Amino acid sequence: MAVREILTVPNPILKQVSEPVETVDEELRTLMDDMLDSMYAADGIGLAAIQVGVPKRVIVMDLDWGKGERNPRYFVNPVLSEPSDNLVPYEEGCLSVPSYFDEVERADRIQVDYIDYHGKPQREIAEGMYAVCIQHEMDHLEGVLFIDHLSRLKRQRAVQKVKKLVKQREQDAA
Ligand code: K2U
Ligand code: ZN
Repeated sequence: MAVREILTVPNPILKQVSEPVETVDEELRTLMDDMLDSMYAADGIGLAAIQVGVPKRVIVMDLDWGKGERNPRYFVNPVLSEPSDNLVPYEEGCLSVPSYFDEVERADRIQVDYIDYHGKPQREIAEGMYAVCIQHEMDHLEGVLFIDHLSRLKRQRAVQKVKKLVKQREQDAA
């Protein structure tokens, strides 16, 4: 398994709409394993394949790993439905928009249909942080970032902040 580079704004690849997966095979499982390694290495709790430059409808998540345990979850060709009418605000971040956080409102309950790591169809109801994270990741599969839900000014400030941070990281690494 390997840690892959996580793309950051304003990389245009992040705006691509990801394509459905044809087959859950060993190659796809390697991608999902690498995505999980990359997410853990970046202290994230979710990651979409497009964030490592692969335009496939694949998401990984681990809502427990920050609590000292690992509970990896894999979502192939996920579909969300029946969102609750109750929208709740949450201070979101994104591994592709590092160091910027802001409030986004999302449904506090939503149905998730997906294919799992072994190719078996699954259906779950997501609530709480699970609901927030799966909606955030599903946005990535449509080429949408959480800052796209904010004002133009906030979005511009976020991109400028990330560009400055990435430039500083590159200088420090040189
Ligand atoms: O897509 C990503 O970059 C992964 C996000 C997932 C996420 C965003 C907003 C709310 C919940 C999850 C990263 O994990 S951002 C880092 C983070 C970690 C814990 C809680 C919130 C954000
Ligand atoms: Zn994100």
